[in-house]
Amino acid sequence: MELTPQEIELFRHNGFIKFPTQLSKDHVEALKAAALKDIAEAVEPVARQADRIIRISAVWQRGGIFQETITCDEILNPLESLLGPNIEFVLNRHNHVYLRDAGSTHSLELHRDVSHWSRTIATVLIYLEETNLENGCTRVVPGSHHLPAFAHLKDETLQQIAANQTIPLPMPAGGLLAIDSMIIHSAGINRTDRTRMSMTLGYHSADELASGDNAKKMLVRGTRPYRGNDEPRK
Ligand SMILES: O=C(O)CCC(=O)C(=O)O
Repeated sequence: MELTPQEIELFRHNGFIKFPTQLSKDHVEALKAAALKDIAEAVEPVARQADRIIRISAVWQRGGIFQETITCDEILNPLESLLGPNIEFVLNRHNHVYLRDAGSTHSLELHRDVSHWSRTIATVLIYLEETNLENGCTRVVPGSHHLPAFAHLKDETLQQIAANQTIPLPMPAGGLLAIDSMIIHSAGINRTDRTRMSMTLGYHSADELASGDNAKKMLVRGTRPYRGNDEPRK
């Protein structure tokens, strides 16, 4: 399903859009089971906190249901409305599944995923469990991807200004949230005794000025047309 012109405009204006598509219940269950298996077997690379595994990384490289998810139509069809027909998956940013519990502190501070608008990415957050105000749904500052004044979020005053303007985005299990990764955002605190599992994926439109393959990116839809002016026009 494509995005409407209104949804595309809202994404550009606000910096986020809830995709009209969702992953099916079966898909979510299969993805969760694969992630929990890799966590139980401590398949590297993983990140730990207080000896618990709270993140599995390099999910593309794990293949199977992870790759199926990264390339599924529920994600790539609406993404094509934002990025155009040639889409690359970014291997070295995100590309992970988080299992957040009450003790997790990762990504709780407001941040941007990238540092400059000229190199932003479209990030898709996939919720494998319902997220709400209690278990720490994603929070965003709408429109903040446009604001150069927030470049240094280490500044306490800016953190406070941004914190006062965040809105929570509760999502259902299987829900898909796309953000412009320049938007100021964070995960919320999980105040429950349960987990809050989500997968984070980054995509670019294929770079028309890069020739050849890039080991850090996988072409997941379309082609990589080269349009540099250092080659004669065909
Ligand atoms: O899981 C979330 O709600 C946000 C994740 C996040 O901020 C990140 O991966 O950079």
